[in-house]
Amino acid sequence: MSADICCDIPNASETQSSQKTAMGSKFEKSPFRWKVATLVLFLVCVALAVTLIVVLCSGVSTGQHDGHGQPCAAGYIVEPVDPTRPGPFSDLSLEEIDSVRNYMLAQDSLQLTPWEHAEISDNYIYAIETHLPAKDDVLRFLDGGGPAPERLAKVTVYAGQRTPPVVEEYIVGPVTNPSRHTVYTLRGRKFPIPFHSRVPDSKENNLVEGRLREVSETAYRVLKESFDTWYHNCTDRCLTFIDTAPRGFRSGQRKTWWYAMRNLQGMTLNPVGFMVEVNTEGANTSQWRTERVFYNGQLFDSVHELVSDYNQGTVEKVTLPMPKDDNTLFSSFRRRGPPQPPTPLRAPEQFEPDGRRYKVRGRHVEYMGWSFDWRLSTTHGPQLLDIKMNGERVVYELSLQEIGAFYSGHDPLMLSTFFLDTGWNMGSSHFELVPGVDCPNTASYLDVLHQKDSARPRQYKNAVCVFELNTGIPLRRHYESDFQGGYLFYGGMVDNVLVVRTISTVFNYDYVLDFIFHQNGVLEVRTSLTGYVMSTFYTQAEAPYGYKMWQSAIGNAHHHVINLKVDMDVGGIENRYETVDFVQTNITNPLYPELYHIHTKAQRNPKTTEREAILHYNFDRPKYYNFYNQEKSNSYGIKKGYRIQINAPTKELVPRGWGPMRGAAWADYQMAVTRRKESEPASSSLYNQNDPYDPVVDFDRFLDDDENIVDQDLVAWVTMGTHHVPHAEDAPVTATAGNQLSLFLRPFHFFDEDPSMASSNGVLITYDKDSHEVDVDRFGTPYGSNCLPREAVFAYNGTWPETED
Ligand SMILES: [Cu+2]
Repeated sequence: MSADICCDIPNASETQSSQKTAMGSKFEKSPFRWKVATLVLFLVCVALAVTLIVVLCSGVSTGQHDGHGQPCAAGYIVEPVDPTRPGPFSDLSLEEIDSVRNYMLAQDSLQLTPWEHAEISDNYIYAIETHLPAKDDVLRFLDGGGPAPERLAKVTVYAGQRTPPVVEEYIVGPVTNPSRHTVYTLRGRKFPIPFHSRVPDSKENNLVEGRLREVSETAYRVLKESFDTWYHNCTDRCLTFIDTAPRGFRSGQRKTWWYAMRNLQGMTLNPVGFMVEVNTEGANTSQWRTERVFYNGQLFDSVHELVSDYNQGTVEKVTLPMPKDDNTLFSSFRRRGPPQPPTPLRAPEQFEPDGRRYKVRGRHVEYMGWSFDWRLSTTHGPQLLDIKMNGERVVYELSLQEIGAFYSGHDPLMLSTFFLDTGWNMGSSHFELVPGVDCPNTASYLDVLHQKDSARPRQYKNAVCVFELNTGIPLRRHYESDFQGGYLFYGGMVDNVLVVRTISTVFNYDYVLDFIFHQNGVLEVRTSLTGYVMSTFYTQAEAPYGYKMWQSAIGNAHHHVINLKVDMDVGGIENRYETVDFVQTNITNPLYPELYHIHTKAQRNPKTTEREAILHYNFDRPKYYNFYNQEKSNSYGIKKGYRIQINAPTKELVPRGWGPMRGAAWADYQMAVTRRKESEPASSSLYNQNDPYDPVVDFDRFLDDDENIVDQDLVAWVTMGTHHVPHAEDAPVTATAGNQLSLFLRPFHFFDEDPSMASSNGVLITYDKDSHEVDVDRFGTPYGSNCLPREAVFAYNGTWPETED
């Protein structure tokens, strides 16, 4: 066995690079040398096989060398977070969350009830997360040898006991042993935070479920006859309800439409067209009530009115038989159709001959020239901080802000659906990743904690993965032909990248969010969309909004939009922003003065104020968007810059001034550039979803002051998106292929040349025409591998339990 393996794999000593050995022609002409080489190879194989047997028998397995049949090297160790030595951006540890919670509960003046005993009409802690220190303090620490910034927490309190009830936010510190708390307010941000704009928690949803059970009991006959199932006292193939938002059409309302679906695999593709409006305004839950109901395209003022009209025969009825066979259900993930491949075979996989080539120390990651920190904000999701390339900071913060999905349609569900996923726990819905599918088997997995809507923090195992990926495409290559059947040289390098991945599952939809570090200084942010489409029950009135599909559903047109914050620090915090415009120009042809010549020139257009810098993408005016440092140049005297390239610009058709769009004003711009302020940390908030009409964060206010942006600390707010009208192949779920939205940060005269030239993974092949000798230079990197991929152990738990006390 060992001998077979060894002899099938090229011998490392033969394939070692940089040997300047001739390949191809010379060997072909020398059968004697082949025989010698074969004999030597055979002897080496035997020797290695014996060594392997000895090593295995002695029970020693170092796994650290590229030996025959040995596991490949592990590479750099992934060091876990050391809670005693947090970095300036680190998320709170279990102990820190506990100390903050205990401190807050001990403050009599706040009148807080512990979460586990609290009702809506009490004041209780909804969430605790890191509050990032001021950038000045962090930079003094990172760059100036200043003290480590004090670690702070932000505590969100649902204060149902106050008059009127409100949401309160406090900054608490220091987190190891808190001694003070201050009310969190920001200039320009709405204060106080209205109670109606809070994210519904499990306490609210439990009460609503009770109301929905009552509706089901009252409408039992209607549901049974129409859908062959119901919600209350139901154990199998039941109805279930999901809510939508915003919860009303005017500021101050909290009236949520809950819509019924069959609780099968792929529930959101199995709507039945029954919806209930539930009013949860205020903190007095005895006032909470169901209001209107919607059945088969007809609106009723109450469930009693529906039942009474139904019994009198004045309702247009519908009968939807229960799907018979779950195995062939269109919305399920069960395999169906002729098997491909006909015999189940494993797909190609990657392995790492020399092990991990990236370092992970807690939340700090290093790869080739790159270094950065990351965290998962409970509110907004992934954030990368202090991103440096070759030791120079390029970006201070690169973070997800908001994900929107704006639907169209006629029924109460579709009229009400203008999703802002921060209000759907987008930041804390990163569940355990599945090795070999969600991330390669070689990936490193990292855990996170979130304290939100529970008594104790919950642990999310393997919520983030980091891996190096051979993308299978050259990052750069060239074949220099001699145009006579030969060549002068070949130069190339494969695009090996580091990927940091999280997947946020917001109810039915899954957003794969990747930060991809290329070795030529390009940083890519890619969002891939997958998961279940939200469909609604098909009636004639829905027809203009999409296609009738599957059983009784229609997938309505909607717009996906994603907003990111990019705090550029190109060669320092003070930057300028310019567009480099490709401008048509008409000149007299210098060679033939009687002719005119039309072509384009690159025209630099420095932007001086925030409003001037607003980007409304115009196909007629192609541009680069460049952030540069006026004080720093590369060797050619060009100001060092990094440019933003948006590969998924998108047009929001709903005007910014209309209804809920105020809560997502950023979606109207493909990019806006503002002066960075501690008072403008995010383009959205937890509260925008449930009152977008008068939002807590109104992004347009960031631009209203139209400040000067020359030699300032600049932030780019980038929106990308895609319009989606669901089609049959969105069943069971939308696939990522074709649904990837990308943003690139690309060096623009930041370096003197492509920094990947430093990579020892390049290949240079030169060819001597006269001697026919081929010289392959791999710059010291061995070719091929004799080691076995490290065994991938499949393990999946999938739960996100509360931590032990
Ligand atoms: Cu979609």
